[in-house]
Amino acid sequence: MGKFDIKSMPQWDYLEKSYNQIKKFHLRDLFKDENRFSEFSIQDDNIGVTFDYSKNIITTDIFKLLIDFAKASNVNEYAKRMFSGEKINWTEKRAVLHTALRNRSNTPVYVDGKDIMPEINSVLLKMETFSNDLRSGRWKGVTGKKITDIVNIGVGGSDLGPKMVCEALKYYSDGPNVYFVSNIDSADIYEVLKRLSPETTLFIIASKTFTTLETITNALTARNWITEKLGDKAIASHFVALTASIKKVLEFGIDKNNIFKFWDFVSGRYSLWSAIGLSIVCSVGFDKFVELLDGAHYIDQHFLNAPYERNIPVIMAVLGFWYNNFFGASTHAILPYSQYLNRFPAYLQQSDMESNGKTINIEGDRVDYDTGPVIWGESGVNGQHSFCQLIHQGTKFIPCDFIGFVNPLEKIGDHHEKLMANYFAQTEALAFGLTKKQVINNLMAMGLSFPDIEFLASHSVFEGNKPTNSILIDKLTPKTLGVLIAIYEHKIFVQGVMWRINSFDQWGVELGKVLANVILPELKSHVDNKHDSSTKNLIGIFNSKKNRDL
Ligand code: G6Q
Repeated sequence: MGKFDIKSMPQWDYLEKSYNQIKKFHLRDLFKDENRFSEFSIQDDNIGVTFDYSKNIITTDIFKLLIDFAKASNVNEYAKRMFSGEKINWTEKRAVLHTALRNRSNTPVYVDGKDIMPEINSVLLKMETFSNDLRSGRWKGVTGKKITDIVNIGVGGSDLGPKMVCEALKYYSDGPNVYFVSNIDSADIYEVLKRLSPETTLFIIASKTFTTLETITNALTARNWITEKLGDKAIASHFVALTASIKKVLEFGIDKNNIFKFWDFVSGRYSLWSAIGLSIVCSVGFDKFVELLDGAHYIDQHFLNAPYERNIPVIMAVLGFWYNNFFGASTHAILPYSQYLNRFPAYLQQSDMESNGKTINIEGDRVDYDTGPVIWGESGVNGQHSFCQLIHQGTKFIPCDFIGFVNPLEKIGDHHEKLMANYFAQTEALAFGLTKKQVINNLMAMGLSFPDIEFLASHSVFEGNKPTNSILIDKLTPKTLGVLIAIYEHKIFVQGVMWRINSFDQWGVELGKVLANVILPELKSHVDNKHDSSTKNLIGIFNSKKNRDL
């Protein structure tokens, strides 16, 4: 592929001109068109999803230009290459096949000439058998007791996905309690273990490489905790491993029958569909896990086959691109109006920022345009009582996604209507704001007199024109959760293609792993170190004060 600059694409130029034009308009003007909602929304009754993107700062022409940009970037061709097992992760020379993990049609998928579906299916079968045994009590701890608590030890991709899904599907959980330990800070494992009994606890050690310092340190602490109370023979019934590095697991001492394998073609942050999902399966049962896979598979097909103009991940991606590269939006907020989805923004933070937080393009050159935005957020109304002030009235321009559900899982009083009234009100307020005239009328209706009205009016004006997507789903189920996650995965993929970066490597993560290993010996013995004066002095203070009773 020759040198290529996306800013030299004719669509870039047109979009820049369109930005200068659209700046003069407000969403209030754009909504004078009564057909706007039907033009800019998608309803899919097969999965119970409505995607409304009408409250975005686009016109028919701008939308067409954005879609043209995606077409000219060959998004569909790249998607086909990904699904067919081509090694599109070019820096690590790996295929990217989280889609094969949920390939419910079971059509062959080849990596290096070998169909990988039989192996994927055999790990799924092993997960099914194991989880059935565990949940029914056939699998027992070494003293013959049923396992009541599971601790998943992993970090990054080996933690965030299963943790988010277990939380999201808590309502459906009818298995053992599931805890997650990720931080190397001993407080994490200490606070979990203090409530558990070794006899009834199973550890799932989740690590693709099985070398990650955080995970191995926590796993060793867990192993000591078990063996001190129950002896070495307990390891076989209290530890299982999820990994791509079988040899390292055997060295650690976990029984070879207790290994659930996944592969190099699964990146950590896309791995919840693999053996890394074992904690999910234990919590909600295998059938519900399959429903999760079904939902994601549905979106995989939608992504591959729907025309760009009706393709939800493509549309979300081009809108994000529009704000990121033309409006200068450096962040994007995610607001799920569901307590069950309270980990969803944190999960997306990794999947998006680790994927698209890159500066070097496919030719190995530094890009001269912005790539991935900062992703952040919080569950619905809680955000309204903290940071939403800034989105409404601050100086930053922050596009947002609002995710809501038509039906609650448990209907208690009118909680859900009140929750959803907030959901609808926020996007309306962000789009249309409150003009000075409206504010004055409101203040007059409240009985305020004129000097006070004059004083308050400008503070109470909401400029509006803040873009939002609304994703409204009939109900939170394993299937719709699979749908939602896969929509975001493919959105990230499309943006990576448009920015011509590798969304599937993570050299920034690798650096952290290396650097900590350099400093660790310097904290254990007072060796002279060669760091800059700041780092050197901080390490010096740490070493001189540690173990002192302060
Ligand atoms: C994800 C990253 C990273 C990884 C963790 C844990 O895509 O690669 O977050 O998942 O560093 O790595 P291990 O699973 O190898 O312990």
